[in-house]
This record gives sequence, C-alpha cells and structure tokens, in this order.
Amino acid sequence: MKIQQAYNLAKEQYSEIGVDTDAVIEKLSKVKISMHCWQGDDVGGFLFKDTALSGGIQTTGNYPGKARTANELRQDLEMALSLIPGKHKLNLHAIYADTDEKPDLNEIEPKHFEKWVAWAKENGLGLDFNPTCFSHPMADSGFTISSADENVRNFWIEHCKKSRKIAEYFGKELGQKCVTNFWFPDGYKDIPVDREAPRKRMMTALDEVFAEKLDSNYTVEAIESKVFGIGAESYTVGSNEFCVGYAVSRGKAVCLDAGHFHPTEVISDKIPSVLLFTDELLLHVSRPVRWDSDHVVVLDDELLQIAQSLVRTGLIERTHIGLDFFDASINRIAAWAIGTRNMQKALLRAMLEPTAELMKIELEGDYTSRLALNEEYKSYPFGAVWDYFCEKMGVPVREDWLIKVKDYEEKILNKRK
Ligand code: RNT
Ligand code: ZN
Repeated sequence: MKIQQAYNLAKEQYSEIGVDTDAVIEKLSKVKISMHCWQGDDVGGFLFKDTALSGGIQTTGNYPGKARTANELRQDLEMALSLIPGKHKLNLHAIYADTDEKPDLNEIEPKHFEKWVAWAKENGLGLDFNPTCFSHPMADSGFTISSADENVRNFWIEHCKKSRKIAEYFGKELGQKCVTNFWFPDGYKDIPVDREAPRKRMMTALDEVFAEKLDSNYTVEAIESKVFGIGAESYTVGSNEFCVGYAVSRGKAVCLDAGHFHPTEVISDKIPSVLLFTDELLLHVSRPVRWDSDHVVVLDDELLQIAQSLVRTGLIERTHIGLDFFDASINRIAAWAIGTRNMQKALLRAMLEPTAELMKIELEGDYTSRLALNEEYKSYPFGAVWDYFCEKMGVPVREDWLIKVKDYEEKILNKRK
C-alpha cells in the first residue's frame, strides 16, 4: 500500500514536468539486459577444469560458494534472475559448454550447448555468446588470432568459426538475435618493434572468420577493443581504432567496454559517435577502478550518463546492453543483482527525464536553465517509481532481495565445499 501511495505522489510530480511514469515503466519492462554467466564462477567455465584465467584479466577474492558445475551455475542464475525485474538474456562464453564430451575449443558444436538452450527456453531467456580466446595453452604466447605462428592463428580462427555456428543455433532456437562478441587479449608486455603486422594478421584472420555470411535475423557480431591488459601493458592489437575501423568497414558492431579506455575517457560519450557509423552497438557495462578492474556496476555518474546517451535520442533501439564484471570477493549472486538492478535503475532515471524540454533549452542556448534543471531533476522521487516497478514485476522491493541472497547462501552456497 505504501509503495502504491508513494508511487501515486511521484507520478503526480513527474506529470508536472510532462513525464508519464506509467509509460516509462512499460518501456523499461521491455529492455533486456544481457547478464554475463562468468560472474558466477570467476570466469572459470567447465571445459578445462585446471586452467588458470589468462588473457590479462583477473578475478580477486575467494568468497565461498562459487558454482562448480553448469547445474550449479544455472541454479545460481535462477536465484539472481528472481531478484531482477523483467525478462533478460544470458551471455555465455564458449568455455561454459555443458557436455560430457571433452571438445577442444576448435571442436565445439551446438550440441555441446543444448542444455543451455533448453534451460533458456524454460526460463524465457535469450542467449548471447563469446568465443573464449584465453585461458588455453594455445593462448600462452599472449597472442591468439593475430599470432605470427600459423598453427596458433588457425586454431583460433577455427574456434571463432565454430562459435559463430553456436550463436546462429542460439538465435534460431530462441527466436531472437544472439549477440556474439569477439575479444582477443593479443598484445605485448613490452614495447613492440612492429605495431602494424599483428594488426594486419588480425584483420586477415577476422576476414576469414567472417567469410561465411550468417542470417542477420539470428546473429549480430561485435568486436571489442581494449587499451591494455595485465601482461600486455605496452601494446594491444585490438585497439579502439582497429576495432572501430574494422567494424565500420565490415558491417560489424563495436563492443564498448567501460573499462577499456584511459581512466578519464568515458563510453557514454563514445556511444553516439560510434552509432553514427555502425548499425548496432554492444556495451560491456563495467566499473573500472583505476584500471580495467571489472568491479560490480554501481549507480554512479558514468552509469547514468551511459543510460542518458542510450535513452535521450533513442539509441537504445540499436544497442545491446551487456554487463561485464567479475568480483570473487563478495557473494556472486548479490554481485549480479546489484549490477543488473543498477543498470535498470540508471535507465529508469534517464527515462524519467523531460528530454524534449531539456533539448529545447539547450538549443536556445539557455545553459543556466540546463544546469539548474538537470540538478533539480536529480532529487525527483525516482526511488518511488523503482519500488513500484519492482513490486509490479514481482521481484523484491528495495533491499529485501538481500535477505533472499543471505538465505540462499546459508542453505545452498555454504554447502558447496
Ligand atoms: C576483457 C574483456 C572481455 C572479458 C569477457 C570475459 O578485458 O572485457 O569482455 O571480460 O569476455
Ligand atoms: Zn568486456
């Protein structure tokens, strides 16, 4: 009752600035977030049990209860999804194949992912996909698809080709586009002599990967840039310029990861530029703290600005919102719930803004009003709308979700020894 009353007051207040909260709620309920499976087990996967995480990314922490099998991961995902309003997508990496066979990465096939598809159908979820070009002996040199060694290069080309088939299978089975993200950790720890050759090799290799045309009703393919990784501090083959150039010239999408740029560069400002030159965009919403640390997404200024860039001019229609963080120092289900709910909260706040009015003021050059109003709108009662949205969607309101996570931790996670 209190939630309804608070909502009614908020609705009235927003209507005074021309915002229809019911319409906003309807719109928000349709936005799918692609939740990344790898928060559930610290980017381990199930194909190679004893391989360390490589590729210049790191999880730190040893919080108890990490999922050890695909069944456990699905159980945890169901728990997390029950705390998040709406129907979403799950983003799988190739190493999460769920099979008794032991295929290497260049041998994976749709059949190794059948259980995921069945589960996605049962739960009304979409699936996205990623080839896993790290945590494998063939990536030990620090190079994969751009390696100077033809054997290594071909292994990864084959893995990427196989991954495309799996993505197409997901798209067809689930009747919605599967977004496939191609990220390669390739780079040098120290200063290279030749900065061009690895990029040429990556370009040629990608052209081979993408040679077969796939039905765009079922898949969209993105390539993700990066500025540096641990152990590849001096040079990254798939730089921003490389990836944007490749995507624009080949009709692919770019994946912008919030942690893959210099610390004062923000992706909220890149979204509208990139989408002038590509049809679609993929985001890896993450939170870099001093480096690409992949902290859990919080409701900070940059998250709000990302949401504003998507909502204000309708770019959300051409953007796939994925999450990319992995924190092993806290309850992993809580991490999913916090990050995903925050992404939704940011979108809600952006949707609750009288954008047309603000744009008019800006065009008229009244920057005093622009600043004044933007600041005043920050304290409008968005929380009341969020609470009402959660209640309406049948998920816990406010911090009530935490009780459920604690309970699950005690009953399920703490028993995983
Ligand atoms: C690494 C990239 C990449 C990975 C995932 C696991 O820096 O952000 O997206 O985090 O593929
Ligand atoms: Zn990423």
